[in-house]
Amino acid sequence: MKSVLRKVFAVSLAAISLVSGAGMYANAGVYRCYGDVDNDGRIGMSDSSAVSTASIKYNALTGSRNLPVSVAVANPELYFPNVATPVPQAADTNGDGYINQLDVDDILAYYSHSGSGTLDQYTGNCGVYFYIP
Ligand SMILES: [Ca+2]
Ligand SMILES: [Ca+2]
Repeated sequence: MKSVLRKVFAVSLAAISLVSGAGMYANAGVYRCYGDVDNDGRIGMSDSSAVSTASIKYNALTGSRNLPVSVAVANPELYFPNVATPVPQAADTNGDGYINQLDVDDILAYYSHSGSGTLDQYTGNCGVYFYIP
């Protein structure tokens, strides 16, 4: 009886992770949050690090640190290798079409204000939700 219950539990867990995993990775028809690049519900160092890594990777490939959002969306596994469920669109926090150091700095500014309770002084897009059709 115990092993049957264990099997049922394991199968249920697998089904849940399959469904939620597929939904999170699709990034279509969903709302996402600027700055939350790894889609874990928080904006922090892991997000700024992911954006920085993506920009550096693009620079290594092309000589430019201005990674077009469309290129990152087409190859998320290449530019966000350490992120399970990346949202490349959330990385372009200033909305200029490129993922670069300006966005890294913006995420760090949000994180800093968030940590010191001064989010009212933050003027960027981090924390704002947007729709991905
Ligand atoms: Ca995050
Ligand atoms: Ca940008």
